Amino acid sequence: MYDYDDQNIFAKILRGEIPNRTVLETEHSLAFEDIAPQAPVHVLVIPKGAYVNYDHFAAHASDAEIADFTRAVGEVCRQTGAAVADGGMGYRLISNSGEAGIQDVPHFHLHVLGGKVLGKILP
Ligand code: DGP
Repeated sequence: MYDYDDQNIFAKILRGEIPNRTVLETEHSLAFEDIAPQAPVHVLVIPKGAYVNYDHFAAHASDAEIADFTRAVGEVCRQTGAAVADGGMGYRLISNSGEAGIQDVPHFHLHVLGGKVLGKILP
């Protein structure tokens, strides 16, 4: 049901075929700066495993991968200074999935956006 394309750009980043500006690397996750930042903080966090989108990851990743990823996202919020508890202004987490979500890269990723007051996207 989930068809993973191992030629997608994040798979190439994970294999070291394309350079990236790494913010954090853990056993199961990698966080790096978005190539076209939409905010002062714009980091992408991806699992190292071959998951297409959030529902694929949630259904098939191991508990260890999910825990690692969840903690990596929190650590990115702290490291980038976006975390509220550390005096940051806050942040937004976004996962675009599939055609309706206008997902460009078919490897599950969370966008961590922050560093400024972000426009409201939901009513
Ligand atoms: P999405 O629409 O959610 O699939 O967003 C994909 C994001 O990936 C987009 O914000 C731009 C970013 N991106 C695309 N190619 C590269 C790349 O080669 N390097 C990095 N660092 N980011 C990329």
